[in-house]
Amino acid sequence: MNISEEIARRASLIDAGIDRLLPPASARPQRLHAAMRYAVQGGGKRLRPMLVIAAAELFGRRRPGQPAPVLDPMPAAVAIECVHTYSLVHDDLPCMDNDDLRRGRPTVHKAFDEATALLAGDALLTLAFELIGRGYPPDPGHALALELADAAGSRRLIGGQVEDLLAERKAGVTPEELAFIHLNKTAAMIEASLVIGGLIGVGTAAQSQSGKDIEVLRRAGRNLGLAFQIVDDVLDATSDTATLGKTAGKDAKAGKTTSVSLHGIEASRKSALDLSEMAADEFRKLPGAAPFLVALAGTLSQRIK
Ligand code: GRG
Repeated sequence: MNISEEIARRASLIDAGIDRLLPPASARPQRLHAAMRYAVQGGGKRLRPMLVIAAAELFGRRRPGQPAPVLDPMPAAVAIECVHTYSLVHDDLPCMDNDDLRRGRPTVHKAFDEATALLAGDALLTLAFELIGRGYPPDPGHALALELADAAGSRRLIGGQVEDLLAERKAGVTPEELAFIHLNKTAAMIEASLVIGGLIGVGTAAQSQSGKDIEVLRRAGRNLGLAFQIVDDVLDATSDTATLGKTAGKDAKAGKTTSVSLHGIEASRKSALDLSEMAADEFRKLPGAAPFLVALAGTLSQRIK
């Protein structure tokens, strides 16, 4: 498999799903819907929706005589990207990270205005649950909604963001505090992407092995998520704004505690490699040994080699 081509192929399918499932920019109020589309359609690696679809495919393929997967993972994949994008739009606001550049373009509050950015983020978060509600029958739709609510909620994504903001205002952030931030601000949504994909793939015909497979996906997501944040920290310290499409060098400038500031670049690189290898080891336990997910985990740490 040529992993770069495969990632590009999958990203363009996801882009088509996003285009289909987001309200049209012409819907009233046009400014709000244009801002939602601007935020979601302005690039992005599409890692999380890719994880949803790849995890769903693993189980769909296992059922003899049925095309994979039985339930369409696209609405959930787009829902995950909507939640992720809302978190980026809000994080970029002046009251949080105050950034002008995201995905190589002006942030939503710069391209529109602060109130529109805030509301576009709110609307993307709400749309995510609508997509799950419309896209799936109660079983497994109910479980998908709970998984997403947990990952996006006050104990995980929002909780991680709050502790991150608090940590910026104090000295002496401990490794334990940083681990909480990474596990929740970053890993929660990556973990949920894989679990939601797995639940869709397993569908209603749950098999005795499925519970174990979902736990494997959860562990893989946690390790992949932690690796992903360390890679993000290393790139912030070593790459440039043009390559990243967002402001580079922000962490050091803000005196922020990161994996790089606590452990240094080399130790961070090694941790990211080890964690993505641990994620790949989990993926190898899944049906068909999950070659796309194993290769995807490999590309992650390649970004900082
Ligand atoms: C506002 C509730 C709330 C949360 C904000 C996403 C976020 C939490 C903060 C942004 C800063 C940051 C470093 C978050 C960690 C997760 C992360 C690395 C996000 C960027 O994800 P990518 O690289 O972005 O997948 P693209 O643009 O490719 O989708």
